[in-house]
Amino acid sequence: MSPPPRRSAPAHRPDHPPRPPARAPKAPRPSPGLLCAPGALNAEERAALEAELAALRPIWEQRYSTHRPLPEGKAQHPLLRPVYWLGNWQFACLGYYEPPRKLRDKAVRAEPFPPGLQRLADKAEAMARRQLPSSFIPPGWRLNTCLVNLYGAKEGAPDAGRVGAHRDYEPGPVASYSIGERALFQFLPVGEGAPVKTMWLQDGDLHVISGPFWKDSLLHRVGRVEDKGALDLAPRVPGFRTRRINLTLRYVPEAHIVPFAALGAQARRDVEGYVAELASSAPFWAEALRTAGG
Ligand SMILES: O=C(O)CCC(=O)C(=O)O
Repeated sequence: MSPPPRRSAPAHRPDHPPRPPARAPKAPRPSPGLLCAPGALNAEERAALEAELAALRPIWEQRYSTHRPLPEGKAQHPLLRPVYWLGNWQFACLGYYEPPRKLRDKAVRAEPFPPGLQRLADKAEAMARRQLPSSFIPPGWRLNTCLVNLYGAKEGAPDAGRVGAHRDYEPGPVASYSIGERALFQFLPVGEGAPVKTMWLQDGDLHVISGPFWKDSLLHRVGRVEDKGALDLAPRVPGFRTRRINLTLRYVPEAHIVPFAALGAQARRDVEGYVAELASSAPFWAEALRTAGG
């Protein structure tokens, strides 16, 4: 038997009405809470900020107290980078907000924001209030604390342009301004798992991290900082070349901020060496030391 003649398929069969076009699969809704404002610094803001940064004298902190026994299983080490805090100083060895959540004697009153930085805090705050769900902003929230992180390397030492995966525990949105070389920034799940999001933080960018997804459930880290422009940014730190500066602006409730003179005896002993170092260049800290009778 010869095969039946081939038929080309009809355009559509009249007994079956044409199918509606398949709907594109729904893209997952992006979780709210992560804001990105590229090139958020104008020339005037940048010049003011750079002058204010140049006046700071960042210090090297040890991760743990040098007066108390180390936490079990932990080894003492200096932070990878020099830091400076404004608004209040959250000395690493006091462990502010770290679980288990201890809030007393952890955040020490520090210099107020200089005017250029205050303008940047106001700008980030306004963006957060405009663009974030109001449930992400706790009562009383305002950006009153700034951590200045310097990324680079010590002369002759391996590169230290990174920060391990961690969470920021302060309440409410955290805003971050980046200056200098771009940094590879990633959000990761707790435990094992591939990064949920990877992005480059570029010179002049502003980011805000907030909400139950981006801020509370994920960790974030800086994997590396490029070194393309041979940058050597101020403030100068002896023996260290800085190629990126990141400012994270956070909220610490006033009730948690303690003047140095009012710190408990143990916390005061932990940080008095740092305060003495700060006092050698910053009148605010010299006064704090004098008030405390140091
Ligand atoms: O440098 C950055 O972009 C992030 C810094 C950071 O994660 C932090 O200070 O907690």
